[in-house]
This record gives sequence, structure tokens and C-alpha cells, in this order.
Amino acid sequence: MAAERTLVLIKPDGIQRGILGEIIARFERKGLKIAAMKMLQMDGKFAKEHYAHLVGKPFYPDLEKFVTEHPIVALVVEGKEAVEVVRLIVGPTNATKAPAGTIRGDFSNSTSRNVIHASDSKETAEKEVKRFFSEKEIFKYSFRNEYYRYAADE
Ligand code: IDP
Ligand code: MG
Repeated sequence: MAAERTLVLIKPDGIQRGILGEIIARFERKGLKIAAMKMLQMDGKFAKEHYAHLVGKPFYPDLEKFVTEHPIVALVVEGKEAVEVVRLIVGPTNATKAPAGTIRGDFSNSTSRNVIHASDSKETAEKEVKRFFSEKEIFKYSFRNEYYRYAADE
């Protein structure tokens, strides 16, 4: 199985609302691997880099305040087609329209306080994983029961 990596952030609202475990459990249940995990607090400079595509938007000042005023949890999630699979589990940005069963569909009704971030493409994932983690913080381990997660030819 050609493993792919993606970056997941559980935003301040996920921690404040006490649903960190429920969110992480969804990735575990899917069979994905948590390759790295840490708690941190972003500052304004870091937020501007991470959300560079949104800095000019009218909602950006609120977004920066929201993501920097409390800690977040960052994870590297790994597995087959992890970038796409994680985005499917997360659901669309506007949680009001997010299908039930997705994280945003089940835990949020907002376009802003939408609980979680996930990289949106393989290229973004590579950059974002590096932004949050050094290579030595990312663990390369195998599941003892890989056989029950993927067939040999996947
Ligand atoms: P994504 O998180 O689904 O990838 P992006 O467009 O990359 O969506 O936006 C990043 C984050 O910025 C969103 O998750 C949300 O917190 C915030 N955001 C995006 N669009 C809006 C908006 O129209 N109003 C308020 N906040 C927004
Ligand atoms: Mg995005």
C-alpha cells in the first residue's frame, strides 16, 4: 500500500467543546494511521502563513483571532489516498451543508467554527505537514494487523 500523508488540525472549537477524542476516533476507525500528533498554539504570523489564501478576505481577522487564541491539536494522518479520504470524512467547509456522518456535518453548523482543518490536495499536504512537523516528529511504524486493513495488492 502506497501510504500518503495529510495534515489535520483540530481547531480551538474542537478542543473547547470536548470532542477531540471523538474526532480522532473517526480516523482510527477508518483504518488510517496517526503518524504524528501534538498540541500547539498558533501565533498571528503562523496563521497568516497557513491561511495565506484567505488573508485578504473580510472574515480573515476573525479567523486569525479564533485560531490563535486557544491551543489546537495537529496530526499527520497516513494511509491509502489519505488526502482525499480525510477530506471526505471531514466534509465541506460550510458545515451547514455538510452531510450527516461527516465530522463537520455531525459537530458543526458554521462556515467558520467548523472544528477541523484538513489539507486539500497532495501538494498542499506536503507543505502543510512540513509547516507543523519536523521529519523526526513523524513516526514510521507499521500496524501489526496491516493484513486486516489492506490487501497485499492495494
Ligand atoms: P477548508 O477548511 O474546508 O479547507 P478553506 O476555504 O481553506 O476551507 O478555509 C479555511 C478556513 O477558513 C475554514 O475552515 C473556515 O474556518 C474559514 N472560512 C473559510 N471560508 C469562510 C467564510 O466564508 N466565512 C468565515 N470563515 C470562513
Ligand atoms: Mg483549506
